[in-house]
Amino acid sequence: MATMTSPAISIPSFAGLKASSSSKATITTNTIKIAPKMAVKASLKQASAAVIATAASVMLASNAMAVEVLLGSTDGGLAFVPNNFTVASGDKITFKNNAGFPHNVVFDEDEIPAGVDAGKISMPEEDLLNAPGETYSVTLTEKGTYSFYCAPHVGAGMKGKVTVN
Ligand SMILES: [Cu+2]
Repeated sequence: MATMTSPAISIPSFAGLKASSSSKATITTNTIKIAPKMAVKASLKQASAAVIATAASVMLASNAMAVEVLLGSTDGGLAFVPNNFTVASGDKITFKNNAGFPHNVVFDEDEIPAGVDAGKISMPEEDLLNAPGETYSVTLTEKGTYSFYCAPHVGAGMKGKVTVN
């Protein structure tokens, strides 16, 4: 569980929620003071913000958010990091090559909200992100749960789920 000695708790900014942030992080007008592990003890409003903030690496730009999902864990695992997260309708989700590539991002046509065209939000199955740091971005507007996978690594369990609220 969270400890009161975590340095992240004292940094009053969204940037403070990112473990890798330096102490020079710009303090924004947002004053969410809870660390990720404190979310359960926070107010409901703060908790929901923290869940969104910690579910992925979040870059804050007023109310619009961009969520970054790593393709391949830093320790070499064939996985989306995070592999289960929530965004707001209209948030930009950027999948970024991190390790173990090539990867791609294909939404499962059977596990997305009705009326959404999987082909329009997916990379073609045969297209791959080959270079370090290469990205694929998608913006989902229809609310619901979407399952996606990496075509080359789905057999190894490289799957993910995003809920759009
Ligand atoms: Cu992959």
